[in-house]
Amino acid sequence: MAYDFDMIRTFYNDLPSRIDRVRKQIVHPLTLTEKILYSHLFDIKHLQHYKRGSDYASFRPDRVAMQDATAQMTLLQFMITGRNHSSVPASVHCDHLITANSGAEQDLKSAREINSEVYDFLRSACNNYGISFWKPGSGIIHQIVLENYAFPGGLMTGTDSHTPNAGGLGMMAVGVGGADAVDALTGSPWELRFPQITGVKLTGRLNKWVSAKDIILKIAGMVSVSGFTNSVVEYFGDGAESLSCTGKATICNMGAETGATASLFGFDEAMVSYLEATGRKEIADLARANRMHLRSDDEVYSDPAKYYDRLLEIDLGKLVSHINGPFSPDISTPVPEMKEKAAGFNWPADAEVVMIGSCTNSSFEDIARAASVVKDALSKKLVLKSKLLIIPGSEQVLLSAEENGYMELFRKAGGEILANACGPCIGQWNRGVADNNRSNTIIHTFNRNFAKRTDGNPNTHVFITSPEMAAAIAFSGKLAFDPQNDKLMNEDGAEVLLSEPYGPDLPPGGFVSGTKDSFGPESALTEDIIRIDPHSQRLQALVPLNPWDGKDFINLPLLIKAKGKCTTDHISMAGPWLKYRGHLENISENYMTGAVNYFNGLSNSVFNRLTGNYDSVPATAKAYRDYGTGSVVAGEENFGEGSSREHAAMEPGFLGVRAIIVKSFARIHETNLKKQGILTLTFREKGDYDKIREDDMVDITGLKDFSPLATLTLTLNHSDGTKDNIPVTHTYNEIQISWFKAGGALNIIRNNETMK
Ligand code: MIC
Ligand code: SF4
Repeated sequence: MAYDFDMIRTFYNDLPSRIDRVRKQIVHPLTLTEKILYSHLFDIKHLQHYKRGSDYASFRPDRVAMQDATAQMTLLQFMITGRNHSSVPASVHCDHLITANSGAEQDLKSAREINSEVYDFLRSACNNYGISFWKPGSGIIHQIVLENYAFPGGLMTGTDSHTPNAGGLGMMAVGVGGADAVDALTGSPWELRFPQITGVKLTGRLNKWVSAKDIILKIAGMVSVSGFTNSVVEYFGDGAESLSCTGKATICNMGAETGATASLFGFDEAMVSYLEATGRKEIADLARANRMHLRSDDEVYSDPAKYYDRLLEIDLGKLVSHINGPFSPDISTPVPEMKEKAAGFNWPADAEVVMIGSCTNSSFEDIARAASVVKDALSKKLVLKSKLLIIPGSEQVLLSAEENGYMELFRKAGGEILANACGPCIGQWNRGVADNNRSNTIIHTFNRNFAKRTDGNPNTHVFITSPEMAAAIAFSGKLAFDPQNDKLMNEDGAEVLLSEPYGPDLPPGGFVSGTKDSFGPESALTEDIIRIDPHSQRLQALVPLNPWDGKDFINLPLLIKAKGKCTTDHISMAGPWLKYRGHLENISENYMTGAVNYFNGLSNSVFNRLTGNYDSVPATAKAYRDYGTGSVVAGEENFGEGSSREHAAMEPGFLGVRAIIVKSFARIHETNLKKQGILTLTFREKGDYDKIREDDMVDITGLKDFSPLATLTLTLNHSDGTKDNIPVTHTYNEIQISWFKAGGALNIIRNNETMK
């Protein structure tokens, strides 16, 4: 029986009447996005025609998923709300804290030892609050959610930016910060800006070396890392229906790299096959009976330009394999053009390490197709030229791939199998190289490739591709390798061409059945103690933030004016810092240490006006906080791109940063900051960013009349006695202004709880 089946059955039983009600109010043909969102409004009495891209609405997600690196703060915040049980089904997945070092078995053992305190805390909190706990080794959150929890037409939030992966099964799944997840966990309204809706029509069929990953690699190149911000992307067309369910999930997963709120496919037979193969026939049957409610209306598909805010079309038959990177997932190069481009940019030619896996590309089909390339290469007497690492997404995929002989092929070729976890994708990797500053190239099938993310080396050029391309590149050892045209020299000195990859999307004999317990969640024990050692270096109970004092911000020093790309990896690095994800004070020591100071071009070196010297960002922030003023931060475009980690938004609060003013924000980071009570402002004229000087003292006025339409004023008091008055805009609605005033959204839930 599927997990939480009662909830899902009730959902499908109610769906027709919910949609009927929506149709009475919204009279035009409905997109799938509208069906899902309107049928999940927090209060049906608020059913109205929300203006896409601008109005906020409140929703009631069906479930919540959390991964260990973000679940710690989420549950610590849940604890201060005073609730004692999760209001919706929820799960925690232990996947981010496992370091890749010496192979799956040993790495898992070490992780259990090193992280025992954190795992114990998560397990005890889960047991107390009625949340399913998936132990280390069970797999990566998004694979497990797809295999066990996602269902067509549902709505979920997850404390990870790649939560939209579940869109492969027709679920609207949105990546959020922990405070947002707490909304659903406490049964409070979860607020989201009603998104714009982009249609992507896929026609034709993929050619043999081309895969679902290439669709999203191509789209990222077309629209950029912020192109779909505040937009849900709906894929449709005969090409969409030709893709496997897990292929669809890959596309939805990496939609996060275009800024999309979520990505979705309409319900189809590929989803039925996947649900059945993963033991959820009863859900497949219910979904089939509700088919018309789980897809956009026919009128939308036949005249998409009329109903979508934006429309793209891709002919899969013309699509070629792509490789994206380095340093940003939207630098997209068709494989046939790679030789010229790599030479032109002087990208290191040798692919030193190739990695296949991650939450994006670790399905049975991905492993099968990559393994087919390995099998072909071995039969043609080719040997690996790059180090090859395989990272399965879940225990279920691993066991099934073992049963079908795929893992043995990787081992035979000399590849190494890592634990079913995030590992190198999030910098949990002992790469074992002496010079970690050396310029070099690695290629993987993950979704992100920001500088330093994988191995901490700023000069590692990381490229993203599909599993089959990655496998082929591992045998050529070269970034610029086109398996369709380039021959390889084998051990006998003969030139051979690799054959086209192939592989089933689902295990022909079914997924390895075993007992679910061997890879399912731990059974809920009743235990009343949530373990936090007061002397712990890894966990620290949270202290509620102070409310706003009702005054304008006057004379705040500038902490840092960040230059260029400033992702959440720059704001709160992962890798070695993951160990402090449950300890706000300790993790705050990494705040903005990866961001580049506009004035000296250096990382983690900012002017401290109290000492007149340059110091680290966290030390300078603390000095201003303790001096009593606090400080402000400035940045450029898509500030906070990438992760959902709200540490990037909690650290500034802890360090006394009171406002962040940028050219534009990434969606999740902006919401996280608002939820933590930090003032998020944007320059009305982007060029005003240039007016900020290193030793400016900053005023922010107009706060007493802070309202959704009000413009605030930023005054830059320069040290030469001159001033610049700059209008700054914001995206706050009334509710969000109340978060600011209360010193963070959780204070409101907490106060409501104490008033009960
Ligand atoms: C990521 O891929 O960047 C992460 C690590 O999964 C993050 C979450 C985190 O920082 O814990 C994400 O994508 O949200
Ligand atoms: Fe884990 Fe990487 Fe996926 Fe993030 S993107 S959830 S770190 S595998």
